[in-house]
Amino acid sequence: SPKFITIGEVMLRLTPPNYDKIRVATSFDASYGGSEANIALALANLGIDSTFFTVVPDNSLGKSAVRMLRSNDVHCTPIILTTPDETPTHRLGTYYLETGYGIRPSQVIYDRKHSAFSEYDFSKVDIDALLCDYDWLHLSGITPALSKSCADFILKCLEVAKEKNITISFDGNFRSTLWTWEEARDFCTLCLPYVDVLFGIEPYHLYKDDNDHEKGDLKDGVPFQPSFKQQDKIFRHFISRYPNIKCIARHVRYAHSGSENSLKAFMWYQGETTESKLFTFNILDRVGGGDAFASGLIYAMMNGYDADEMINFAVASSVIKHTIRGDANITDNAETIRNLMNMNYDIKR
Ligand code: KDG
Repeated sequence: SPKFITIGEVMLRLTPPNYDKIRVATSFDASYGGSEANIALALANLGIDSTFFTVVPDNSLGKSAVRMLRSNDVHCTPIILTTPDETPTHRLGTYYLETGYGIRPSQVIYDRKHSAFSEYDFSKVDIDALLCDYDWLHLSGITPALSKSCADFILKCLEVAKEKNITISFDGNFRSTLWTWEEARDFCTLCLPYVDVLFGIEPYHLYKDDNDHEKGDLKDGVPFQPSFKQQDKIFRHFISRYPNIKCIARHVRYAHSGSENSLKAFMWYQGETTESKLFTFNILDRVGGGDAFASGLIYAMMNGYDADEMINFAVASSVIKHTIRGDANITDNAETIRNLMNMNYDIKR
């Protein structure tokens, strides 16, 4: 089976239990998160040979993060544990998550500035050696937002991966508290010519080099909940600009009252747009839903599913994640996701 690697920051996640608000919390549950780490975990959990590369401080917090990854079958050999000489503040990035309830949205507070990962000098990494053994590389738009060194590193990884003919997936993953929309768009525009499988790029990215005439009726951006026709048009526009892209997928959320939520997705693959079923469900913890969508699609593609199964498996993977506490989609197996995708909710006994 293909060998997968992803690169990014792993963070300690602190969550008040029982949907408590942070301002009244008296305790926090500890777990770990980070978009790319979530994907590495989900794929390892489905039996894929999955490796994660990151930088953590060589202290108990860093080691605990690595231990959690290892205990979930993620290969961690390339991970760098740094000394205070290399990363003076010697911090593991942290984030606080106040889990929303019903119509009260979740809230994230980052405490990740000057983390060991963001301070590390990535020019020391031998990228050729790092990527030499893999068939698939996944990157996201979070890492380049962390520092200049991280951004340069991500671009270099894209170049090297392309030379090595590694399949590249990329999730735009815009984080407004890390950089501006324009910075994200400009950086992602540099990445797009390398990408085979694309997630989470909002359509505005497309239009950096277009004039208003080319944008046509999409010049004010794209609706948050596009119709099939609108989405198809966006995909085709994208592909005409970046013919290297083999697959683009977009997750669309329909929020209802209370905790009820619906998800579906659109995907462009093999010259056609496909729309998934619409899934309606209650949310326990929505963080990592986009990562579960991406890992589901990567898994489906690696296993040669047809377009219809690919997109439905990806959405079902995200739906399951919304019912699991924690960032990562640790399900029983691919069969669980396939059952949900086929809307077969029976208990097997
Ligand atoms: O997609 C989930 C991520 O948002 C979460 O794991 C934290 O990586 C994270 C980030 O930077 O927001």
